[in-house]
Formats: sequence, C-alpha cells, structure tokens
Amino acid sequence: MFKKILIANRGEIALRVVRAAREMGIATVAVHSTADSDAMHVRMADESICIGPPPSPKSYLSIPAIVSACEITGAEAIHPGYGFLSENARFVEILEEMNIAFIGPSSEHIRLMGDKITAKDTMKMLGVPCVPGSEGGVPDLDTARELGEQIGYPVIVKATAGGGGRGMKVAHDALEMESAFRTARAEAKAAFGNDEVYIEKYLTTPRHIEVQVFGDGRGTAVHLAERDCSLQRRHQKVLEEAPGPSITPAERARIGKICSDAMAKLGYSGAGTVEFLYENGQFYFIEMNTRLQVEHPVTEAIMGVDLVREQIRIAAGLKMSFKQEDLVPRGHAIEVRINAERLPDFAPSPGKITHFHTPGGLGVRMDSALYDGYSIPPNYDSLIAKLIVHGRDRPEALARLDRALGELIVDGVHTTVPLFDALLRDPDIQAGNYNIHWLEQWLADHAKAE
Ligand code: MV4
Repeated sequence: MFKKILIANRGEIALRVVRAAREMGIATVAVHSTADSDAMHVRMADESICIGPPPSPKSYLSIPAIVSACEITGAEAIHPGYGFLSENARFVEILEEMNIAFIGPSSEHIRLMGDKITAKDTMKMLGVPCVPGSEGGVPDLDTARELGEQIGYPVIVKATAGGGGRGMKVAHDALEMESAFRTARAEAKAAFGNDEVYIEKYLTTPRHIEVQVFGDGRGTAVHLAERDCSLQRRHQKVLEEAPGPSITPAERARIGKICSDAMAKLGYSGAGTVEFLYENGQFYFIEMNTRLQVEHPVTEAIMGVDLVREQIRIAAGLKMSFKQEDLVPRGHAIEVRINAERLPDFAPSPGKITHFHTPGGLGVRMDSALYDGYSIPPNYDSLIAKLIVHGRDRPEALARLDRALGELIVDGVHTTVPLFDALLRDPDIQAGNYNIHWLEQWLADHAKAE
C-alpha cells in the first residue's frame, strides 16, 4: 500500500480523500493556491505545498506544478478528485511515464471516454443500449439532413469533444438543421478546438440516470446501482438520489449487469459512471465519466462502501474488497448541493463565513470544507457543502433532509438552502415525479409568482 498520496484538488473533495487515506494509515499531501492557504484541506492534510497563484490554470490545473509537488514531497500516488485534472488523459500519461500512480483509470480509458463518439461506439459494441443516431461523426450538412430524415425529428447535434451540455444544438425539424449543425460545429471548434459532431434522436422528457461502476483493471467489475440526477439547472446538478425513484429492482439488476459486463470486458480500473437518459422504461447510454463524481456519497450511503478507499486499494494493486453479491442497496439516500449563491438568480456569493453549524444525527452526512471565520475565495466553484441523508425509505430520507436543513447554519454568505426548503414542499418532488426539464420549469414558474 502507498505510504503517502498527494491530493490534486481543494474543498470538500480534498477533505473527503484525506478522510479515506487517514483511515487507511496513508499520509496525505495537500496542494493549494495562494488563495487557499487558510483552506480546510490544507489544515487537515499531513503536509501541504503551495502550487501557484489563485487562477486554476496556474495552480490546480498546472501539470508541472502538481508533478513537482509530488516529486518534492515524495508522494507515490495522486488522487485527482473531480473536475480539474481528473479526466485529463495527457496528465495521466505523464504520471504513467514518471511511475507516479494515478488513483483512477488508465490514460487510454480516459481518452476513449473523453471522445463522445468513440465512447458511444465502444459501449454499443459492448452491448450497452445507446440513443439511436449517426454512426460516428457527421462530416457535412447534406449528411446531417439525410440523418435527420432517417432518424426522425427532433434530433440533437452534439460535439464529440463536448459533454456536460456544452456544444449541443436541437433541430426540431428539417428547417432548423442547417443552423443547428453550423452552430454546434462552430461552438465545438471555439470551445474545444475540435469541430467533429454527431447526431442523435432528441429525447424530449427523459430522466438522467447514472450507473456507478467499479473495476479492478484485471477483468472483474461490479455495479453499485444507479443515481437519479435529473434535477439540474443549466447542466449543474442540484439534488441527486439513490436508488432512482423510477427504477425497479429488476431494471436495476439488468442495466447494472450490462454496465459491469462492459467494464469487465474493457478491463476498466477504478470508479466510473455510465450515464443514461431513461424514457418510457428504456435506457439510452449518452456518456461515461471516468472519475469519482460529486454525488458519490448517495451511492456510498445505500451500498455501505467507501468508494475512495476502494479507488486507493485498486490503484495500489490490491483486490476489490467487495463482490457483486455483497452489493445490496439498503434504503434511500438524497444529496443536496449547497452553493454560495444568491437566489433567485444563483449569482456567486463569496465572502466570509461568520457562523457555521453542521447538522448531525442518525442518517446525516455533511461533506464540507467550511469553518467559522473562513473566507470563500471568488476564484473557484461555488459548491460549499454537500448534505447527504439516508433513510430506510424515500419518505424517511425526505423527512430527514427537511430536519437536517433546519439544523444547518451558514451565516455571512447567501446560499441555495432556501431552494431546497421550497423543493421539499413540492408534490412532484415528494412523489419522485420529475425529469431533466422539471427544475428549470419550476424555477421559471416560481420567478413569475414572485
Ligand atoms: C440529450 C438530451 C436529449 N436527447 N441527448 C445534456 C448534457 C449531456 N450530458 C447530455 N445532455 C442531453 N443529451 C439526447 N439524445 C438531453 C440532454 C439534456 C440533459 C441531460 C441530462 C440532464 C439534464 C439535461 C438538460 C438538458 C438537456
């Protein structure tokens, strides 16, 4: 096992990795920008090292700075957290060449899934159901028009280098194809330096269901059920739950096995998430994320496993500590993402935390790097806390969430907590009756009612 690992991240996820490492007897190195000298992840790690000025490209995204920090401190492995360098194949290649272990999948698997066309081709070949659409890239407008007729409108034009909602355009009919195709291409070129696009049938009212997978890199893989992450605003997840309220045990077993079989055949190593759109009882693969996700705690809650511990074990060459038959979901878990943002417009609200109190009690987990007197810098993501609740069933989890939100105190900055207070009172949320468009519609309705 590693003696020392470096955490190439900040905030609650850096703290999350410190916690797993400490329970395993592994020393930790925090890296930080000059804006984060007083951050909690720096205080909690065994050592820390400054890697640059506040802007992420010069600190948390700087490969030379992070590799140097690793050399200087003698860390044997790097955990990337999520975001930043977590899905950067070039970074992982460099680590592979330097014999620094990456706590995550191989650079090949990251690159394969980073290109959405090769990801979809591969998953289709492995027997994963995909959204009907083009075979590979669409070279020109004439081909796009032919595909529009074949697939049937509405269709969506997506950038192969995209993901997470960037570089997508919907064409509702043949007349809209020209502008959708040209705009998607131009935006893809500008955003990613790659203008290759593909086309899919546009699903109008799906849910976003994602399957947590885990592989040992030697041909064994498991699934850890699914999360429903349909509640999003501008492609940012707001609330996630596991298991999915619309998924039956039989569907879970079926799609889970499809995903774990695919990962086994790939020889996938570590944690991954297979993303689907789910409509009319059908799953349609869209993308795979090759990192630990923000919302992994809801899976940990229902499955009773520590995914970060497992990631570290696999990266160190140990066996997986669970088998598929051990992985039985228990109860229901919900996570809300608490952002330092001012409602109703979600404007960033950085500043000094004058008072902070975390909820507790049975079935409550708070992942946060906040503390009394901490100043949230303006340079990074506005996520300040994740509140995760677990209950025997969904109604119990909802009641527990309401109770825990009532105990939470975050003074000094605006937060998204009032949004969750309002959502918990909504009959659709109480019934688990929502799709990917529900939250944006709800926010529009509530803006009008103000
Ligand atoms: C789609 C879709 C409908 N049909 N693909 C948005 C982010 C990216 N991961 C994929 N996305 C979508 N792809 C087809 N064929 C609708 C979306 C989408 C969406 C997906 C998940 C969660 C929220 C969303 C909000 C708007 C659009």
